[in-house]
Amino acid sequence: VHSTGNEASPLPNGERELVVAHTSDLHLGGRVHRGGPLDALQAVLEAAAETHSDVLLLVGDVFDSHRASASVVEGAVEMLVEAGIPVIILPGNHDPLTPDAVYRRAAFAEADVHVLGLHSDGSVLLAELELEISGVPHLTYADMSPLALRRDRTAKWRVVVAHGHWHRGSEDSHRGWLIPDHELAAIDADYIALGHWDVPQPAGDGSVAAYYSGSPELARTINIARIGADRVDVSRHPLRLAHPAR
Ligand SMILES: [Mn+2]
Repeated sequence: VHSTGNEASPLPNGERELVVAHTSDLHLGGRVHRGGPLDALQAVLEAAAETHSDVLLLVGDVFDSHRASASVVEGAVEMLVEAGIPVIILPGNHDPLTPDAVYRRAAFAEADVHVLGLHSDGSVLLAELELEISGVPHLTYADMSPLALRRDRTAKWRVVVAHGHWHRGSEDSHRGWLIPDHELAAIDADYIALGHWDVPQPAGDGSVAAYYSGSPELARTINIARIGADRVDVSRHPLRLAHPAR
């Protein structure tokens, strides 16, 4: 019942813009949620439909752990399949692609939900959109480099997803999964969708459109990146969450 995004406005030059919905850190199955366990995901999917998004990116820590209950996992998969748009998941540090990963359960096996690293080497091409989505999945709980990927694009549009900690300065050097400015700047992408932080904000030195979405429950928004021929517009779209703000 959700829009497929075909109603998005054409740009002045006649070329249709690409609308990318981006969120992260839902921590489904965790114990800190207010309201129902899938309320935040429901609100995210409604926001993606309202904005006529072409694709939805869930950039890590979608699940709080691999101990998530069957009802939460199966319910989430059902909702994602019914979303009516491609959904791309990047495994994060809470939900890495370990042998017991939630993404290896039966619920995901047949579902049309793309998990980077599980169904691909970390890149997926959505041919009808001329869009490549690339990211380095967390495979273990250990430190890794979230932007250790191919720098150049292979499609007209390229969005990179990464789950880690933006390296703002020496005070961050002790942290794991670091994302330094020079790595952000070296990547040829129209938009870099970041996860791991609860708070929505831009990252990097401004030379590339790199943004954290924040978590749905704290930000109470998702990011919408509208990618056109010569500009990227990034905005925050409000979520309809029943519970009051923290
Ligand atoms: Mn994380």
